Amino acid sequence: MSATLQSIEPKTADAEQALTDGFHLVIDALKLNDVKTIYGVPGIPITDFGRMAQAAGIRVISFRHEQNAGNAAAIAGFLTRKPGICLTVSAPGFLNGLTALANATTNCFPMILISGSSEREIVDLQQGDYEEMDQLAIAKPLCKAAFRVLHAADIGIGLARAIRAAVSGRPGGVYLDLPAKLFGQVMNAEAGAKSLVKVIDAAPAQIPAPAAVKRALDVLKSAKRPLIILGKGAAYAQADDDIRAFVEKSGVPFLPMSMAKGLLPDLHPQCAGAARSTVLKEADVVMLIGARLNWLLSHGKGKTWGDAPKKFIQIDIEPKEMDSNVEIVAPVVGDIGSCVAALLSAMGGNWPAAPADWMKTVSTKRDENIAKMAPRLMNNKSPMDYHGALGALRTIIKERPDAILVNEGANTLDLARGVIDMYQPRKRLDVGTWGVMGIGMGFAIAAAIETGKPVLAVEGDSAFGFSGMEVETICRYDLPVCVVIFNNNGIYRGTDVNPSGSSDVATTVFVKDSRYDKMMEAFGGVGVNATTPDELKRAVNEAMDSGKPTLINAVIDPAAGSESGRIGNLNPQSVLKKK
Ligand code: OXT
Ligand code: ADP
Ligand code: MG
Repeated sequence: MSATLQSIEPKTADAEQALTDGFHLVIDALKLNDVKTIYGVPGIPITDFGRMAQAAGIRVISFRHEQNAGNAAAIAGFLTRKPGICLTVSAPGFLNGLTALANATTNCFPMILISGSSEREIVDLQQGDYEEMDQLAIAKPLCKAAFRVLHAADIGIGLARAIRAAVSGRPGGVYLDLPAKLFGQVMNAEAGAKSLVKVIDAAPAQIPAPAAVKRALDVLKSAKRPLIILGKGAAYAQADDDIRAFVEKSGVPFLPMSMAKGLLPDLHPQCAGAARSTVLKEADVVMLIGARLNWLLSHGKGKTWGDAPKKFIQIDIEPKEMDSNVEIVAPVVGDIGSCVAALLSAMGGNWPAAPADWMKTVSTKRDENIAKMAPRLMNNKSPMDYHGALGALRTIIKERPDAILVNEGANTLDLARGVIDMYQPRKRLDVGTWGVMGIGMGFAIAAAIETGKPVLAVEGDSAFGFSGMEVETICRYDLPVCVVIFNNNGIYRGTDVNPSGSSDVATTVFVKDSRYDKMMEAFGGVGVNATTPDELKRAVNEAMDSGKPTLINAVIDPAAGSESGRIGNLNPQSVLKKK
């Protein structure tokens, strides 16, 4: 049903016509393009818009802070391949959402940040309007595209441009600026309806050139020690069956990046996740599928990659990604679905098995690392160490492979990534390319809403603090989210000492023995304090069975962590520090 305005009283018979306005046109345009959910925070000038969108049947999820709403929209985009929508007020609300928009762009997640804005005439003369800010100019360098709509008749085109920009090619964040005056603009309803645009084929297939496909397969076939690296672009592509078929037909070991875990199960015989250092050092041909050679892969060179010369094959939708860090001898530009399908069909019937000595090297190292870790996961110490607590959570995900795992922190992140095996695609959501804290509750909320699956959010106590107020949102919408806080009294560790000897605690230390579980109880959810892996396991299982919002304060030994988790090497230390 159209939300056309019918209620304006005509003054004369001539003037009688059905009218619509900016509010209705934005809502109609969103609905026409199948937008089902908006994540946001209400206020001037979009309060009434939120109400009207809700009345028109769009689910409007109100958050406590725009950054969390933005993170929710971003991960909704990753999970659904449609742009997630975040709605904010002007200036400060817009800026709060902007971090999430920039993070989405960095991670190649499609989202649209729609912000109300102040009056152009006043903003441009800098006359001090309510929440005055030139939002379009500020957003531009931080996202893939930015648009402003000034006339109601352009709302349809404006939204269409935003949708296309977000999902076509390399996905990313788009900013759409809607000045307050636009919402009240009135126009003829029929003309308004005609002005709306349903975006057809928003992310057109990008078919790779057959010569590029052949070149890639020739290089792969020539390898003595081949490796496939799967990145979150491969997870995003939703070409799960073809990716699995391609990897299995090639017989090549694969290394999943963090959010690509589960694309093929971590326990798959070709998985080299537990032999990471070995495969990166020793591989002679590396095929990247939806993964960039950025810091997470040491830029494709240096110590991590060893001395043996490497050849890189890269599959990516973004041509400029090729040769960004090292030479790519076989670039395959296209969308991953089309590229992998083309690779599979060009492989023909009899693809040679991967060299047996290489497979043996990989499986020996993998089995060794797994065996080394196994006893640590079974300890039942109290207070818990990371491995004891994660051993319990690992079993839970094994038994509930369709649950979604959200994960942030430093030690809490890095150790959970290694310990918790994933079994299905797009079930692990984490800090991504920027290593950003604060994605936790936004991701958890959107994951529950978009998929209807239970969510387990494993959070460092510091990481949780960046979005912790959203536990109220989780309770308000009664979402099946179980938050486990690894509470080690601080950032990395809770044992640092202020070197000045003053009564202030060290910069990385929090209040000792806090009870985060009480926060959830304050809003009617379930709170549990868990001091052993057994208690933790029992509490998480209960939460997952009941689907009730739950927060478990998992008491972790404050001395158990290490500085910056697995990336301590990136943390500069002064050699001139006074003792
Ligand atoms: O092959 P080898 O022998 O090398 O072994 C590897 C694998 O083969 C093996 N492995 C296994 N063994 C056995 N079994 C299994 N299943 C298995 N799987 C793997 O294990 C090792 C390691 O494997 P991994 O992890 O794959 O390899 P590696 O070498 O670590 O990989 C390198 C990387 C770079 C790819 C990887 O480390 C990675 O992805 N890292 C991401 C790191 C990251 O993004 N960290 C977050 C940022 S840290 C910091 O910035 C923080 N801040 C500052 C801040 C941020 N970030 N944001 C904002 C907005 N403001 C401030 C803050 C405030 S973290 C932080 C809070 C921290 O405190 P918390 O309380 O939240 O957390 P705690 O630390 O818990 O207290
Ligand atoms: P990871 O952090 O898992 O290594 P990155 O975010 O670095 O992954 O890389 C993801 C890559 O995937 C980006 O270069 C992006 O252009 C690419 N990508 C995203 N979606 C697609 C798609 N549908 N087809 C091809 N490439 C894609
Ligand atoms: Mg901590």
